[in-house]
Amino acid sequence: MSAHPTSNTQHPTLVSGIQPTGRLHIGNYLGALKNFVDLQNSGKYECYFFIADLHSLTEEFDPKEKPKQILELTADYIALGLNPSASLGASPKKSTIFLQSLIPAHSELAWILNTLTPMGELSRMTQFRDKAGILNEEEISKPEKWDKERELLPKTHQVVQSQMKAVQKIHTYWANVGLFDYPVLMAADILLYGAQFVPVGNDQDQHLELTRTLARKFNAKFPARRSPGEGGGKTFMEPKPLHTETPRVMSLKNPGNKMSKSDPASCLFLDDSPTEIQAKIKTAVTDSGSEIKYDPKNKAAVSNLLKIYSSLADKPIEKLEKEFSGKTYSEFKTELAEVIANHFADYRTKKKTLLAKPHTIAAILKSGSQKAGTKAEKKISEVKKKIGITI
Ligand code: AQP
Repeated sequence: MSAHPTSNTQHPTLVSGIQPTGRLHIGNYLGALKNFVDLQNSGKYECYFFIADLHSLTEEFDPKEKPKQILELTADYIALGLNPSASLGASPKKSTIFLQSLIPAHSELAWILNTLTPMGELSRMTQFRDKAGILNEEEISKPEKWDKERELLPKTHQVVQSQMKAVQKIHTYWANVGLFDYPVLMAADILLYGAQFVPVGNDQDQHLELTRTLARKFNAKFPARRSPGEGGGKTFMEPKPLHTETPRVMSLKNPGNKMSKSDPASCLFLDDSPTEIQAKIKTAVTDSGSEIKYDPKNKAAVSNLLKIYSSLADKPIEKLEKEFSGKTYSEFKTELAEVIANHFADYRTKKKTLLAKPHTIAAILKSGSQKAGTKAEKKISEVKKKIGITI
């Protein structure tokens, strides 16, 4: 990728964020956060990691809980190895950690990008459809996809199918606009910082593709600056995703679905106690047969567990297959639970210590937001000039 015409950093920039919506799970960690830390520590990037509080408003929330969730996620970032410039100024390997809502440019750019985004593009986004409970035509015709609704509407297949379409319309009607517009705000989060790379799980690829489309659209539509002599050039870079070896950790109960906090029983939270981890792993589904073998197509559940083991223990899957050859699922699960509990032991202690000083965490966020805000301000001013709304 060519260098950004107005970029003055030597290192490529990367940006990513997580919503403060509760506890982090191992999918968030292996799909995104572990990568945040590794990329920071590589020293090859200028890193911006934010707390996506505006995004988190798209789901049901309690305003009294929100400040706690923001501080907790910031503590998570630091306890897992992100190194905020505010407290450790001299370190070369550090990240800017900031709070999205402290930087108005995110919302301003999202609004401007909204005017370039067709509603049709947003309505086909998988995350929106999943969260709003909207099925596509093909899914509506598969009765197993809407068992719940079928229970409510015990009619013949065809009648129910037409009623399902009505139910879908109701879901669309009530879905909040923020959920619909989520990908545009995400595009603004990324484009503001001239990010070349975005470390995320692969559930975000569709949103990132939209970001690239919007960058291209804006660059093509507004090629030159408004005042003569200010030069032209591209405003936005087209970012690429950076995935880990585990871009999609699957649910413990249903390995066909991604692990997600909406289904807590199928989710391993990073601050689960060793006893909770043992219990969840013990009841995780396994596949038919007894072999501990990586075969995502035919043995999705065990393959998911092997991936988790391999990523946390930093051991190749083939080595694990050999180690567990001839052993039972139960033996494998006991060891896996131990690996998980040990991996996050240090994190659990650090997080507790950090949360005992909420003012320090808030100061880190404010200081990071000031730094990020300066960069974002520059970009939004450039955007406003390009579209002609400066006087
Ligand atoms: N299962 C997963 N596997 C790999 N990566 C994942 N991510 C989320 N789930 C998985 C990645 O985590 C980062 C933070 O995502 P987020 O803030 O959007 O968190 P989320 O999507 O709210 O987490 P959930 O559990 O997926 O929420 P619900 O239940 O609401 O759907 C992103 O980089 C994401 O890719």
